[in-house]
Amino acid sequence: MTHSTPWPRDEFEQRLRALGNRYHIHHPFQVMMHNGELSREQIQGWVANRFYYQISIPRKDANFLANCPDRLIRQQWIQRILDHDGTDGGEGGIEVWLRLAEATGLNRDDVLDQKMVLPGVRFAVDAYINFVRNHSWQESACSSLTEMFAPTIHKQRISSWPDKYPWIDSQGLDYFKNRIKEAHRDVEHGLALTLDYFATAEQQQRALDILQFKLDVLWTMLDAMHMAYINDMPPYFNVANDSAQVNA
Ligand code: AHQ
Repeated sequence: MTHSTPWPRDEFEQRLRALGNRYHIHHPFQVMMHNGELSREQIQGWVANRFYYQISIPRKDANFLANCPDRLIRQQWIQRILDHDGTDGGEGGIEVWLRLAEATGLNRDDVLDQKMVLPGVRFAVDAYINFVRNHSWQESACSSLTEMFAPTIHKQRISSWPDKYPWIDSQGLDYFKNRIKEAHRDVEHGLALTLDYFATAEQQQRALDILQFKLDVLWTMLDAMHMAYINDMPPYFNVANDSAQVNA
């Protein structure tokens, strides 16, 4: 049911933040990770699958830039691509994530060739890229706001992994440490754009629906990983291993 009159700005922000109770920090897979209940293979599966999300963020943000006619907004938003792709002076988040992968014992090339990426993870991430490609830059800015909740999840990993997963070299945590500062900066920009643009009651409800879509993306990624690595039910686990029969 849409409210009839627009919420004041601070109430609109609070209602966006209230969706944090659906953030993937509460997903059973993430809870098991935080409690130290994951095996080396399950951690490796998560790192290899999240790599597809990480390499997709710059492509997502490039679609944002392509849809945004405002030079000053692009001037700020482009930093997100550099944060991940790096520059000739800095390695960028994708390279740092590969360092995390190697710290968990994964082979760099196995992660790069995406052989471990589950169909459900790929579909969820591609849905996010396609959303940004096919929607306004304002709606795309709103979709990035799951990062309002990200600093907490990064701090959780930084605090619990050394104790729960001592076999992971501490350099592997660099990505999470770097991201805390970057996330705060990104949210400040994305949230201002969202609170400014979604002004009518109907637009404010649309903003909540967009944020719910992105929460679905993150939750669905972990659903696929939970099925494969916790339930031991990866795609086609129960059918013959022979290659698919192609009907002539
Ligand atoms: O490492 C993450 C990242 O670079 C981003 C960019 C941002 C976006 O544009 O949607 N969201 C995001 C997120 C990152 N890490 C996730 C995690 O759990 O480590 C959280 C995720 C997000 O909350 O959207």
